[in-house]
Amino acid sequence: MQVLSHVTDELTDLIRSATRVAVLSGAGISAESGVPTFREAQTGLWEQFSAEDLATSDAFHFAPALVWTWYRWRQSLILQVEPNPGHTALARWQQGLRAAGGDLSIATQNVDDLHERAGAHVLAHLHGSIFDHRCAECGEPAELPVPGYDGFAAPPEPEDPPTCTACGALVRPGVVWFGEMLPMEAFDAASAAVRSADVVVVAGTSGIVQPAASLPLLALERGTPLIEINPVESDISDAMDYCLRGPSGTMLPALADAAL
Ligand code: BV8
Ligand code: ZN
Repeated sequence: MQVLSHVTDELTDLIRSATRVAVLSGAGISAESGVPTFREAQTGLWEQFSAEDLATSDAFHFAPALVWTWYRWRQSLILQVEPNPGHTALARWQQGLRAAGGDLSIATQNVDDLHERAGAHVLAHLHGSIFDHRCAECGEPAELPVPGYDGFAAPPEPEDPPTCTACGALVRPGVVWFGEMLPMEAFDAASAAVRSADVVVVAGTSGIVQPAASLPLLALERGTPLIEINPVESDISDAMDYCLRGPSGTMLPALADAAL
């Protein structure tokens, strides 16, 4: 494994020869946009809880208003920030490869919509989307107005989740909570993309959350080169061929420039 501070000629040659690129992104790719990662401590109403505590069906069962407000606050924050150069570089790279008859697929662990707002097509939202809502009991989809919070300050009081128009149960966010199965269609599509790729790029993930963190390892069995982008070592760095140690907002534009 090579630990690099910049895109070397060797990496440039590898990237230039790749026509099928599979990308797995995590919270780190949205960090430079101002979206907190899962490693960061919670604030305000949620300061005594970890993200892993709050993102569970148990937490929603015992404290529906607290969990619901956490998701509405995160929605409001995401709506007020913009994609960063990491997101736009992937969109540009994807467009370039598609124009040349190749492809760049994006499987993300992020529930935000910043990849799409940067103009990229996302193959798989492995952990769902924070802007989807459905009934926690009957699964009836629910359309909701955007949250009315302005600024980034956490709301002083929790608000109750709305109820389902079909069965009256509580409406929940359309994300995958810990202990819940991933959408198999998305996971299978992401697995197939990794298996058919020339190069796999892993950007902004700690490699802690399963089964998403195992996806890049599917490339190992085919000897496909693996590139990590992360300012620090992650739980899957050892499996990588190249570790670009820097922020994705800098490293992804450099990779896209090398490729195009
Ligand atoms: C399931 C949606 C089973 C909600 C999320 C095997 C071993 C151990 C544990 C398990 C296992 N299998 C399953 C588990 C349990 C669990 C798990 O993995 N727990 C972990 C904590 C140990 N997995 C599950 O529960 C999964 N479900 O297994 O179901 C099952 C089977 C049968 C039947 C029923 C059930 C479901 C997991 C999905 C949970 N939902 N999100 C929400 O968002 O609210 S996960 C959530 O956390 C995010 O989506 C994201 O995926 C994850 C955070 O991880 P990262 O994205 O990697 O982000 P993180 O903050 O950790 O790190 C940021 C990284 O970026 C850092 O490395 C940092 O250095 C870097 N960085 C920072 N700045 C930058 C940067 N990089 C680049 N540029 C920068 N500028
Ligand atoms: Zn219902």
